[in-house]
Amino acid sequence: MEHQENLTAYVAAFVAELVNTGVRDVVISPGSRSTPIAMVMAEHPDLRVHIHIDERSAAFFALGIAKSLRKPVAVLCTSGTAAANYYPAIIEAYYSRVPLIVLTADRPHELRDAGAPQAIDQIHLFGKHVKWFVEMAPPEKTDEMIRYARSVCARAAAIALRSPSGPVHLNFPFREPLVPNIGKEDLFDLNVRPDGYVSVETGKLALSEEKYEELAGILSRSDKGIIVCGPLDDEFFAENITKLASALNFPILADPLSQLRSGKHSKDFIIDAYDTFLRNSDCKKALKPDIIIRFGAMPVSKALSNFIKENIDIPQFVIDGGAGWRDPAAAAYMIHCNETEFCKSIAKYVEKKNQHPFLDKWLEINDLTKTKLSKINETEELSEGKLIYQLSDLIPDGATLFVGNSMPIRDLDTFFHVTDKSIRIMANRGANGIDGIISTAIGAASVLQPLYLIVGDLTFFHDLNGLLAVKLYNINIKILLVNNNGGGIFSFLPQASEPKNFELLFGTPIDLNFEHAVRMYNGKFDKITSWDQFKSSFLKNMDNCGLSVMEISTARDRNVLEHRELWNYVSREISNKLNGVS
Ligand SMILES: Cc1ncc(C[n+]2csc(CCOP(=O)(O)OP(=O)(O)O)c2C)c(N)n1
Ligand SMILES: [Mg+2]
Repeated sequence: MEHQENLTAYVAAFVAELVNTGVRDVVISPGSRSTPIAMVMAEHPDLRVHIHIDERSAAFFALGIAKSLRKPVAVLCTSGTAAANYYPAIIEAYYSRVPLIVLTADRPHELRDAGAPQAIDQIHLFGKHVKWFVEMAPPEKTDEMIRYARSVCARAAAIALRSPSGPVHLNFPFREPLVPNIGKEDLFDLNVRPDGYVSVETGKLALSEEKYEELAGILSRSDKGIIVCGPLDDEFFAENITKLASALNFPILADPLSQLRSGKHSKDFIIDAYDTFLRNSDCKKALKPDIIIRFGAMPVSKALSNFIKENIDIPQFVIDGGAGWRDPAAAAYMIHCNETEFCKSIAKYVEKKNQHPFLDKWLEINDLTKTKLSKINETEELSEGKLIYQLSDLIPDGATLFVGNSMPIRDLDTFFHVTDKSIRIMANRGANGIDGIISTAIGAASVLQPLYLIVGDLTFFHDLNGLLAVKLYNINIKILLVNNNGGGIFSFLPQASEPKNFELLFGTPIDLNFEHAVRMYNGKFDKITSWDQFKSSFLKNMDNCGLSVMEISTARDRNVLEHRELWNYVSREISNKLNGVS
């Protein structure tokens, strides 16, 4: 009895504190050792408990919720390989700076490394991919230990959220019997601190006014500055960076995940076709900047990363509110300061300049590139590039677009251009995995509606288990499945020029009929055969509930040729323009 009281009070204190930190969603995978926390969580009136059987999908599902809410989400599983299955999502959360509170149940110390079943070494299981690890003390009901459980919880949530956000891991040793007394009336009534719950205040990184003034002076003196915005998720950034750019007269090269290509803010200075024109060397010469300011993670575009690397002779400022080191070119002057605060504070000291020909040149080439790229719309056949144009036309204002890795995110970079519609664009670009995309998108769809996901066939296959959440929780998601029967991206890489074993090692066709899988989860499946049908299917699915999948079949070899021909054509047109050939 005393054991059960200790267990119940300690776990209930932890769960009550978790709710106090603002956590509302917990994703639980079934198991025995995690019984005390699972049963207590299910009792809490303010927690939404989501069940996911497969821990790999469960953790990605939680990641999707946390990304959407910009708030920590907790995941809970039993001991053993269950916990290990969290690893890919934890890595993604770490690198993409998403707050997750990972709770694993464990055998008590006397049963570790002693042949007990389902016991693995869970200490520091996720290595350097979590911001904090705690091996929790075994449950006790003393005031001191209740305060301990609550402090660790509050601290874990604060660390997960503090910039750069990320995952934390708490490992709980539990002795049998594992069933808590959830019948207790005052289960969450834990009045052991005079000040109520634990509170943590965290500030944002900032510079001194003198430093802002000095930096504003440097930037104001430059006539050929550019701003590069990579993946960044801050609601107030768009408005402030666009104001700063217009004061400085600098173009903004906006990655699709910078959230700057769509929305109600000004897009006058936004450059969205650089991935195409920065492949052209005449263009790179004509557009050489004298200063670069970077925000966010490294952009998706390789052409842009190369451009950054090729310009290490000029000053490059990297502004990072998470105090990281996002500088693969090893060229940066690091500024650890909240991005939005930086824009606001610098703008105060910049005197508005007259428009400069350098900015006009960027805007002109960007426009020309977009006009020429749209030639792809003339094709009658199903095409991966044209699909992005069709999607950006049809996607409703206010929707979220989740984009799979491999070609979908690259095609989005090339073909998704500025729009006044507000479209939140999400992806897993922390570690660029093709695992867990379905689950992350479904997690996001449980918060943000409507949500569209565009993925390749191998990515879709990789996380089929993730579809279970749609069925269990009636979540609405519309999936555009680009089926080129294998890894289309590899046709763009140098190994494609060596046909021997290319299909075996890289093309990897899997010849699956995905309709069966979709139907297994009660989804609707449309096989698209023409653009007209795509449009009608897209519009019809807008009002559909649950899972709907539109499969667009394309050919990998034709896809690579189409992209190359288009890039070459645009490149020739740009060179002609720059060299004055009409
Ligand atoms: C977990 C994981 N395994 C392997 C890879 C390597 N990889 C990158 S893209 C890709 C192929 C993806 O194919 P698909 O989803 O069909 O997209 P496509 O390339 O056809 O656009 C692979 C295997 C990865 N990024 N992540
Ligand atoms: Mg594919």
